[in-house]
Amino acid sequence: MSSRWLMTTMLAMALILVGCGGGGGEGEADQAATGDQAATGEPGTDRYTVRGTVAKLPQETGDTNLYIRHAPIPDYKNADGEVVGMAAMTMPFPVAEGVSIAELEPGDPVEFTFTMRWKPSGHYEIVEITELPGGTEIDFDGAGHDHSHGDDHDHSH
Ligand SMILES: [Cu+2]
Repeated sequence: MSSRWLMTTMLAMALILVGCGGGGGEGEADQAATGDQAATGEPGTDRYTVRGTVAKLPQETGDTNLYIRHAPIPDYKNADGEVVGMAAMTMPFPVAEGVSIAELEPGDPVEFTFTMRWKPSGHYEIVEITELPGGTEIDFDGAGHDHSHGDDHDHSH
């Protein structure tokens, strides 16, 4: 199981690196490259690229966050740098300065990258977001294949 996690993590990292492609993320690429020796060093800024759908725009909620229903994030790390994963959910995401969300509408499928920094205090924000072609299906129950997980799925519909 742990080797499976490792593979998932490495795969996700590869995807992130591809996803960041040439964008030259400030040193984070380096960190990801050394990070595949697993959770050794202190956690810095983690970077995740995830798909989801736009749930609510800031103008609907009156706060500055973009609400996104995101797919599971199997490589999500906690404050100790342990891979704990994050289930699919709808949650608010702060949006970094310079990232335009002007063209997004609720229901739009998107792929986005957010950074997660735990120290000195937890902060995360979207640093990149791209609208996917209309009709793109987002895999909300399991990033790919692992249906054997036995989590309580919520059968909300
Ligand atoms: Cu979440």
